[in-house]
Amino acid sequence: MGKPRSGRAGDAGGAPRALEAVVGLGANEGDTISALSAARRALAGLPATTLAASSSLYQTAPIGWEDQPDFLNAVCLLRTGLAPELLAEALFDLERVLGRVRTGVRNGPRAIDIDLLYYEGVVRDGPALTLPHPRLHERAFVLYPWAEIMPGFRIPGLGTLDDLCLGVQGQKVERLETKW
Ligand code: PH2
Ligand code: MG
Repeated sequence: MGKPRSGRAGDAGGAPRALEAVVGLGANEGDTISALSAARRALAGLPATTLAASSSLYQTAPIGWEDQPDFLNAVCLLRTGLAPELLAEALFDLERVLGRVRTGVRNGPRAIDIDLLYYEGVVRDGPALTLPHPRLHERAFVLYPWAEIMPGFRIPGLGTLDDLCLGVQGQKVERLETKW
């Protein structure tokens, strides 16, 4: 789990310890596999960040607004020295660079969606950023791919991924063999 923290992040004399962050990817418009692959490459290229694991692709029924194509979803585990706000901003920028157009339609179709789901040690409800992500426990398209790469993981305040998966069994999530 990296080196012990030697002081506050940014103190002279030592890099801050890399912390775990979990990111959800989704797309249901255009060339979805290319968009997700590009997003994963971009995550691996973020400053002070390594891509520690990524799930399979999952074909999932749309949640929230049903009259749109199925999504492809995946989850990535990062180790990062970026603070949560900086990481969230970087993800927002990546969405734009990768062709996301914000239509204002909540839960509507999108070329790419990149959500910060979890950041090690951070539980907060803020105007700009809530961690862990406030709706993740309702979403099989997040929980199943996440459980694939972090089996047994306990999300602070919510419980284990395995238990949370049991609560969303009615939602369609199909793991694909497709390489990405
Ligand atoms: N994203 C949403 C709303 N609904 N449904 C699926 N299956 N996958 C998503 O990524 C998704 C969704 C809003 O971000
Ligand atoms: Mg989302």
